[in-house]
Amino acid sequence: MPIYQATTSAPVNIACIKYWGKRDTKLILPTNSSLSVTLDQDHLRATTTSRADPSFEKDTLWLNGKEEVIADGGRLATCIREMKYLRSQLEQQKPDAPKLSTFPVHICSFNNFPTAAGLASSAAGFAALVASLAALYELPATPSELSRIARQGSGSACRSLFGGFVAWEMGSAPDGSDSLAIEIAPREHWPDIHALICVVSDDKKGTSSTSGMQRTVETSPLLQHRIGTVVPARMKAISDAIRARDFDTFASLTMQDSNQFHAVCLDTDPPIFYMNDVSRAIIAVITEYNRIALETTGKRKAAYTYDAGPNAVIYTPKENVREIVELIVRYFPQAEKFKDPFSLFGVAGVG
Ligand code: 2P0
Repeated sequence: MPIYQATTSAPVNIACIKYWGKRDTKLILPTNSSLSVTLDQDHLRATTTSRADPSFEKDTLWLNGKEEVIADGGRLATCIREMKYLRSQLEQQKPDAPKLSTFPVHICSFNNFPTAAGLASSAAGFAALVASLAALYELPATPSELSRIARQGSGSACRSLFGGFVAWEMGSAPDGSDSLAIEIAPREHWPDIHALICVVSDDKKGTSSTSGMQRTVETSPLLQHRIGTVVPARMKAISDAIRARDFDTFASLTMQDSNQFHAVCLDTDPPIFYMNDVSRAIIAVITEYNRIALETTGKRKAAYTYDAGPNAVIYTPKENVREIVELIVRYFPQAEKFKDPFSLFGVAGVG
C-alpha cells in the first residue's frame, strides 16, 4: 500500500492595513480589504504534515503535539471538507487517481513561535494546513484559489499563501467566491524592507480576535467610517507606495492604520485594549526617531504596527536595522539578546 503524505510550511504575515470585522461570520467575509507583508524567516512558521490512509478511523489533527477537536461544521472541518471536495473533483477527471478524498486524514502541525500572542499563529497554521492538503491531494489550485479555503479557517490565513506584499480583497459575492488574497508585489520587488519583532509579552491574549472584532462591528460607530471611507483610500495608496518602493508613504500609512485599528478597539463597547505601556513606549521611541529623520531628511525611517496583542513589529529599510536595535536595547535594557537582528527579523524580549 503506498503512503500518501505531504509536508509544507507557511509563514506568519503582519498586516499594514488591518482586517477587523466580518460581514459574514460563517464564510469569514471581512468588512474591509486588508494588506500585509509575509515574513520570510524560518523561525516564524507553521509546518504541517498531512497523511491520508483508509485505515484511519477519522480525521484527526494535532497542534504542537496536542489533539485538537475537529468540531462538526467548525473551521477545521470546513477547510478539510473543502479540500476533500477539490480532490473529489480531480478524481472525477482522472479515474485512475487513488480515491484519497474518501480516506480519513491525520494532520500534524507545529508552530515555532508563541501561539495566540498576537503573532498571527492562526494565519500561518491554516495556510500550512490548506497548503499541505493541496500537496497531499496534488491539486492544481493557485494560491489565490487556496486562499479562499484558508480564509474559512482564519481570515488572515488567506494572506499567508503568498510571500511578499499581499492584499486580501474583501470581494462582494455573497458566497465569498471573490474574497481572495492576491499578490501586490513579490518579496524580491522590495528586499530592502525588514521587519523587527519586539516580543513585549508571549502570554495568550485576553480578547480573541474573532470575538473582539464582532463586538467592534456591533458597537463601534468609528468602524463604519473606517470601512466606508478610510480603508478603501489607504488600500490604493499603500499598494502604490509598495509598487514605487516609497518607504516614507508606506510607513506613514502603516502607522496610521495600526493607530486606527487600536482606536476602533477602544471605540468598542466594552473597550478592548491590546497594547500595554511597553507597546506605547515603543511608539514614542519610533515617533521620536522619525521626527529627527523628518527634520534632517524629510522622510521617515521606521514604521511600527501592532496586531491583537502588545508585540511591536517595526518595518524599516535594512540600513536602519542596527540603529533601531541599539535604540530599543538602550530604552528597554531588559530586552533579551536579539536572535538574528541583521537578517529579515530580530526577535527581542522587551517586556
Ligand atoms: C490582521 N488581525 O489583518 C488583523 C489585525 C488582528 C489585527 O487578522 O476570526 O485571527 O480567525 O478571521 O484572522 C486577526 O484575525 O480572525 C487579524 P478570524 P484572525 O492581521
